[in-house]
Amino acid sequence: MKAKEFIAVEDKYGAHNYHPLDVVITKAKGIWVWDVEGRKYLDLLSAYSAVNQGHNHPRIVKALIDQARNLTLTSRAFRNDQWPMLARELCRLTGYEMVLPMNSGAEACETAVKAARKWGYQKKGIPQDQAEIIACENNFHGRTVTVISFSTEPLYRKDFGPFTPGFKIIPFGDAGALEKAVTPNTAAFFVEPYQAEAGILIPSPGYLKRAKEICERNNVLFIADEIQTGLGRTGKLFAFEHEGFKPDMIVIGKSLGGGCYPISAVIAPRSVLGVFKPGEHGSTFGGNPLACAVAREALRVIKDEKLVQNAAKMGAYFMAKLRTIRSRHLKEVRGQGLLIGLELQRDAGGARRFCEALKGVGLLCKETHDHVIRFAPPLIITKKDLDWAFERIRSVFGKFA
Ligand code: IF1
Repeated sequence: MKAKEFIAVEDKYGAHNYHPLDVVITKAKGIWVWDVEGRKYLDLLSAYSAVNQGHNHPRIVKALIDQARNLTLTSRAFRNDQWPMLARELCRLTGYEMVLPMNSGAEACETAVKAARKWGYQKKGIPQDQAEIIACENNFHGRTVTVISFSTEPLYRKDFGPFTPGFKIIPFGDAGALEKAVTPNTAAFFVEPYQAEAGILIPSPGYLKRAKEICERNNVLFIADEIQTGLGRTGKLFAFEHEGFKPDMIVIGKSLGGGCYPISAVIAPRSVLGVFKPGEHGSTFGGNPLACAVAREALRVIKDEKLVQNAAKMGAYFMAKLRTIRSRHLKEVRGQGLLIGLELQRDAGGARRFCEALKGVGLLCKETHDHVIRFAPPLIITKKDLDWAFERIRSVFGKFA
């Protein structure tokens, strides 16, 4: 079938909760993907950072197949021999003490909310049902009803109420606002260290650390959503490391599954995750041996291939190049590591048409909101490939001169 036919079938039978670019991908390898008509593209999105290790990484695919032949699912009614190993490896990697495995990012964020509330009642002594969690404007933590209950994006919320109460919203990047919002009933401050969906927003230096200090002073948990920024994307293993502090709980997902299998996790000290007792929370697929085997290999690949260091190096290189583009449409190039946003001027005709044009020259990327183009290639990318991409990006800006 031709691309057009796949698109027609999808539009007829699939729910229309997306507006994808019209490229029908059938195959991928590393940083490259191919469409059903044989055209080749460089993937500058990496499934929103879920394929940091590159598509179909041979080692991760092998781990997937080997494990699939052996054991895929037990449920947590029984134990398996992969989950304990992943839990220990994650604790050794991060320096925390306990891990709770889930499947999607949104589920892990829900889990963090539940953990923070339980901690609030049991450890902090917040009166029953009074726990508050503070989140930031323009956050993105997923799509479940509780998670969108603290979203500020009308598109994500409209007609999905009634919402879960217990959330307070403050501006992102404003430590003073956090200080003011905290009450004796505040259990947690839940934040993306860098807001990706909001347009790749990097807060001013010192903000996150100050926020953490405010949390400490008030016995409030600092929860970092590292689902998109974590596991090397920003040039550190976690984005919070750029500020040299340690959150009380971190949430990871996406490339923990190496682009091969969904898995997410909440990671925290025993004093926090220890609040869960048997039966109080769970998931049929959470911690399944297939996911855990894939995640173990996905983490080893990040380490063995020095992807964190490569993201830092390549990110700095690429961003410097992008900053040489002279175009009246380009307002700002910003980012950290290989999480990069190009903000366009309001009269540039929108980021979508740039993404369409980039697709035309063999580059796949996606606009975030209306005016920002996001570049987030797999972390295995090399200078040569970035040079190749850069020439095409420059040509598109030239075309829209
Ligand atoms: C979609 C956005 C990115 C996330 C952070 C939690 C989740 C995500 C920081 C939830 C997920 C994805 C979801 C995907 C598009 C994508 C996205 F544009 F929507 F906001 F990456 F920027 N925390 N982000 O970025 O994880 O439940 O999806 O596994 O289409 O919704 P999930």
